[in-house]
This record gives sequence, structure tokens and C-alpha cells, in this order.
Amino acid sequence: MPDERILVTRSSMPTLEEYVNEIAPLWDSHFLTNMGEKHQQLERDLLSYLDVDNITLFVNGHNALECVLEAMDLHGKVITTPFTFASTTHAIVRKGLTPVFADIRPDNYTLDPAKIEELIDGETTAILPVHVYGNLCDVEAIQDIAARHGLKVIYDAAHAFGVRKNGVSSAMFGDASMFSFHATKVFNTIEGGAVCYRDHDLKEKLDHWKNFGISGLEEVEYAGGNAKMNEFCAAMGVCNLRHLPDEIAKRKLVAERYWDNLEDVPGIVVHRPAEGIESNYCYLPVVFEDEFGATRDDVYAALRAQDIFARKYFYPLTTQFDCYRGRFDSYETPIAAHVSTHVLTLPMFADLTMEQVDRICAIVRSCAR
Ligand code: T4K
Repeated sequence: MPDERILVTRSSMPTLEEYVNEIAPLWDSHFLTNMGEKHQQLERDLLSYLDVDNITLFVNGHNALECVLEAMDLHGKVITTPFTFASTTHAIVRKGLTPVFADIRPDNYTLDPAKIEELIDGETTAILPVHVYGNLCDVEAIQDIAARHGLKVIYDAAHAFGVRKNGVSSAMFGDASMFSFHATKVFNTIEGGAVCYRDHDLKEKLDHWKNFGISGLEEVEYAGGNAKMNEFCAAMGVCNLRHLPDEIAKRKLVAERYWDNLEDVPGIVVHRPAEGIESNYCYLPVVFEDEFGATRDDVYAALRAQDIFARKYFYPLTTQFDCYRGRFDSYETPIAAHVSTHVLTLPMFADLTMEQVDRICAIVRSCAR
């Protein structure tokens, strides 16, 4: 029985034949992991696609983020956003750093530069902003603050693979950017991730770090972990990258159909990409304000009743997680709190049909009172 449900996303995949062709050489080499040929090829392909000089692949985005925080030798406090996936805050905390939460901008849900400076003190060593839903942070303002205070900037760019600002790749901003290649992302390697960075000296450190700190046959330089991308995942990436421009073009049509359907509805807030931004259309966030007459949760339930599974990315805020109660729950971030309780991310993937989008939008509109 075919699955008739419409889920929030659906992994992009090459044809089975293309993938089998890509992995066939592994049956000759018997090299399945530890930075083999497919891993090397994907790194080369990504350097070129992202227009960067340095990249290190990882088993997933979260490990990439933890690893770069450790490799940069940060300590003390890191200014960040609570409007994000668990990974961002967890990475900071798991590396022994203290997250300090600033509010987000109401127009694109990224860290508000105007709220950062008042939180900086002598213990602050970095800023960790998140490019949310493919919207880029105000990278110039954040860089300016970081430069004035001698702070590192590490972007959680899990949602920003392939996004460009005035032609400049999202991977070029800050000291480092982490990308997620999870199955649910615009570009996937099944599970996977990467860090792009400015400082070429980090290359060796990160490469060794993800392989137990092993630096030679008989040398171990760091107490590293194991965070290597295997050959099957790298091969999936090599295939998916070939089709990425088509995927993004199809997503753009889907996004435009949603916006055309919804942007004039009173109380519904959607954002087309800002001037100069080439988006990857990775999520389709819709904010339901009081004027709409029904809550975000009403719309979620109405869609669910029709087997359409939207998601509440990102609810709750990470500061509201049980594991942070009494530790990081005292920050006042009213805009993040508002967006988190009013936003729904509607189904978005390249093969969503226009008929499906129209159906979803009709259900959404029917909730208005
Ligand atoms: N920073 C940010 C801002 C992030 O959003 C993320 C990940 C990270 C860091 C960490 O990167 P990674 O370490 O994951 O590389 C999903 C993803 O697991 C997660 O990667 C992603 N963010 C987050 C926003 O979404 P869930 O718990 O919502 O996933 P799940 O299993 O409910 O899947 C959602 C839908 O996707 C399903 O309804 C169907 C579809 N799907 C799912 C899977 C697993 C597929 O089509 N194929 C699949 O293989 O977290």
C-alpha cells in the first residue's frame, strides 16, 4: 500500500542505478570508511560547490559542530540563540561552554545583532548564530561586533547549504560554518555534515580529531573522537550533489506556490527571500498571528486530521528544555518565545506537487475565523 501521508519533508535520492554505480567500486577496493576515495571525492566536489578553501566532512552536523568548538579552543561563554534545534545548544554545553541567549529578529528569526553586545563580558569567547530556515543572519553586523570584541564566530549553517548572499557562499561567513547533510536536508549524505573554515591550520586538527586524534601510524596527538563519514554516505553525497541545482529549482516553485496562496491571508506571515539572497528553500515556515483567528496548534491539528504532518520547528525553545530547567531558563527572549509558539513549518520537498500545495493551503485557509 503506498503511503498517502504528506510528511514535512522527504529525502532526496538519486536513482537506485546511479547510486549502485557510485558504490560499485567499493566491492573492488573493500575500503568502506576512514577517508577513502568517495570521501575524498565528495570533499573536492564540495570545495568547488561551496567556493571555499577548507572543508572537513563528518559523520553528522552535530559532531562537526562539537568538533570545531573543541578545535578552536574556546572557553567561557558563547552568545547564541534559543530558536534552534537541540543540537546547537547541546554542542555548546557538551563542550563545557556556557550558552548565553540573545533574542532573534522578528523578520527572519536569526540572532539579532542589536541584542548581542549587551551580553558580552570578559568571559565571552565566541558567538554562535544560526541561519534559520535558509535565512542568513546579519553576517556583516555580527562580524563587526566580533571584530571589536575579539570573538570567534561559528555559524550553525545546518539550514543554509547552497545559500548565497550577493553571490557569496554562506560557507564564507565567520570563522567557521557547520552544515548538516542529514536525510531531511536540502542536500543529504543520509547522515553527514561538514565544517568550512577560514584558518587553514585547523584542517589538520579537525581531520585528526574526527579519527581519534591519530596523526600517523604510531602517533596520536589529541584525545579525539570518531566522527568520520563512511564511503556509502559520501557516495550518496556525490550523487545528490549532481542533482542539487534541479532540486533547489523545484523547491523554489513549491515555495512560490505556497507564498502565492498564503501571503495575502490576514494574520498569516510568510517571508520571501530578502534582496540579494539566493535561497535553498529548505523549510516553509508560516507564522499565525492573532488576526488569523486560529492558533498554530489548531492549524497543525487540522492538517494532521487530513494525514498532513507539518512540524513545529522550533518549539519549544532550547531554553525551555527539561534538561536546562534551572540552568538556562531565565533568559528573556520574547520574540523567540512568540515565534516558537506561533510558527508551523509546512511540508516542503522537491517532489511535492502543486496540487498537494494547493490542498495544504486550502486546509490552512479554512482554519481562519
Ligand atoms: N543545527 C540545526 C539548526 C539543525 O536543524 C540540525 C538538524 C542540526 C544542527 C544537527 O545536524 P545533524 O546532526 O542532524 O546533521 C530532524 C533531523 O533529524 C535533524 O537533522 C534536523 N536538524 C531537524 C530540524 O529535523 P526530527 O526529529 O524532526 O526528524 P524526523 O525523524 O521526525 O523526520 C522529519 C521528517 O523527515 C519525517 O516526517 C519524514 C522525513 N524523513 C525523515 C527521515 C529520518 C525522510 O524523508 N527521510 C528520513 O530518512 O529531526
